[in-house]
Formats: sequence, structure tokens, C-alpha cells
Amino acid sequence: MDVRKSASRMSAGEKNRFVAALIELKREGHYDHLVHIHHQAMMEIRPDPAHGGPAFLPWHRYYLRHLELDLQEIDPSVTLPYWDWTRDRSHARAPWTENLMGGDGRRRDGQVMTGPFAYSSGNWPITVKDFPRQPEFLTRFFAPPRLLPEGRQIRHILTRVPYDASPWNFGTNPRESFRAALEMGPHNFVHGWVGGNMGSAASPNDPVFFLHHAMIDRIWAKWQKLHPRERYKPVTAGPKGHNRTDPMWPWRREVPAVTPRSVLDHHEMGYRYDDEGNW
Ligand SMILES: [Cu+2]
Repeated sequence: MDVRKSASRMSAGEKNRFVAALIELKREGHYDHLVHIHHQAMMEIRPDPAHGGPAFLPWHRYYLRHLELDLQEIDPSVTLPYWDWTRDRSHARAPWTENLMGGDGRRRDGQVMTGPFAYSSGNWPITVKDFPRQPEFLTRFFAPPRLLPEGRQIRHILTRVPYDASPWNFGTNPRESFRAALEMGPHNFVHGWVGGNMGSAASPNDPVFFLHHAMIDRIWAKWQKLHPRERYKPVTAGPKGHNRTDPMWPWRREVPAVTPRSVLDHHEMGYRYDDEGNW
């Protein structure tokens, strides 16, 4: 079973291997293929198969696992880390160190100047663009650390049931839906907190996307453990691709089918989080 660790608990060797595998996946073109899928989901496929509906959490769970398995083909020892922004709240520490994600962008244009994904490293040209003449360098515009979601906010969201509610889309009241509370709250907020590429439809251009979403996935896994009788909803009432056994775009030809139901048990998918014993 793969263990996903907090970025703050990774060894130097684990960080190096994770970064090296990302860079190799980018060089092969597979990384940008994944970025393109996310961009298409948000900009072209209607209804959006991945956001603003019940399948938000299942879709991203499968998407992350896809990247993790791709990285393991390059280096079998690699697993996806998560960024616990309730604890790691400094601009200067995990995951923003020189040997992991690098830091904030410079003030003038947001260009990330440090770490393995800085443009000058040559490792990380941005090729999936959100607008014409978008720069080829990775961008970030960090907000102040105190604005990051806090542990008590997450604990509060973890009490919310049911999983989701009518109308099963952007109109769902976050007070009546765990999914909507998590998606429209901390999930969206942290995308904007990092800013730059992370604030766009091609947000996986910034590899911290995967560390942020691993945190979101971990919160969902914890909610599932806390509420074992709350099932994934809806069964039939949702938008196409969002019902419990609807095949999810773009994996609709996969056998066996990739559906929200097929990803409900993350252990069955082959991974766990490092602190599950304390949940
Ligand atoms: Cu997304």
C-alpha cells in the first residue's frame, strides 16, 4: 500500500525523488497531457465532469491516482505528498522549499524564481495556456499566511452531512453539503491563495496543485471514515457524469468503469494517508 506523507514529513531523498519523477513526466509530455485534461474539463466539457458537482471529489481522486501511478512508472518508490495548509502556513517552509515546490513568485510578474520549477531551471515550461501570449514561466502570488484555512474550519466542515444535496451543482447550499462546503470553501480558497497558474483552469501547471488536492482528498477520506453510513449521492438525480455509477469523463472507456462508486474506497485503490491511525 502506498503511503502519502505530509510534505513536512518527507525526507530529503523522498523530496528529490518526487521532484525528479515530476520533471521526467513533464519531459515525456505525459504531465502536460494531464494538465490539458483538467483544462478541458473546466473549459470545454459540459457539464463540467470535475467541478461544481458531486463528482468533484471522486474525479480528482482518480486524477491524482493517475498521476501517482505515472510517477511510479518512472520511480516505484514515489508517492504523492500532501500540503497540510492548516499546519504548514509559512511562505518559507514545506512545501515551498528549494528542494520541493520552490517559493512565491516575484512581485513584478509572479515568476517563480526558486526551486526545481523556476523557469531558469529549464525543467518547467508552461505549455498548456489559459490565454494567448501567456508567459512560459510558472507564476505564483501568495496571499498572507494567516488567510489559509484553519484546522477548526476543517473540523467544522468534517461534521457536515450529507455528502451532497440538490440541485447537485454550483447552486448547492454549502450548509447542506459536505462536498459543496469543501469545494467552494477551502478548496477554491487555497487555489486563489497560491495565485498565478493555480488560479486558472490549467491549475495543474503548478505541481503544488497535486499537493493541495491530496490534502482535499485526505479530508474527504477522513469524512468517509467519520460518517460510514453517509453514502455517495446522488444515484440518478445529478448532472451527467456525477451520479454514483456514471462513467466519468475522460475515462469513460476504461474497463472496469471509472465511476464515483469505483473510487469510494481509497485503500482499494492502493494508497493511504500517513496519519490515518489518528483519525
Ligand atoms: Cu480541479
